[in-house]
Amino acid sequence: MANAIFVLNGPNLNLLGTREPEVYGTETLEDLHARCDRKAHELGFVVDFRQSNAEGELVNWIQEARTDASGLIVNAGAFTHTSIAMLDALLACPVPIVEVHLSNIFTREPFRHRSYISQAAKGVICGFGGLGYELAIEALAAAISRAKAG
Ligand code: CA2
Repeated sequence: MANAIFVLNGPNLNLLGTREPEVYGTETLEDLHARCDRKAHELGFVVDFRQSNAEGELVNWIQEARTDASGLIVNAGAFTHTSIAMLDALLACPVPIVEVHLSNIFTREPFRHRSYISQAAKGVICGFGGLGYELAIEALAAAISRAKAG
């Protein structure tokens, strides 16, 4: 769909707001959804916001974005650090992609420092909590209008 931004969230992000507020903040996934809707609306986009705990479902949604989205935001959760399948799907997706993490993955355990999916992203935003999703929408809106201007 023209002007649709897909926002895909990976495993356990449905639990936001219930545990580890010192790491992930106190906002729920629904709060993040509302933030994204508001920011996208301001910039003339609509958001398709989804979460799954299943790697295959996330891969299918990335494939759907190839035809149905003009930009893609992905917080792949722990699949960030493991999923070549998500990387391959993202590499096959021609729309601009921003990788987002609520926490600063580089100040955490060493296994979180490595992202398999960054290679497919135009940019990465991490450590700003829910604000990062809004910043990602701004960055995508700018990239999409630059591309349209040729
Ligand atoms: O900082 C992020 O956004 C992460 O993508 C979150 C993932 C983590 O595996 C990544 O390394 C960084 C984990 C999401 C799980 O979130 C929970 C929130 C509350 C309670 C339990 C899990």
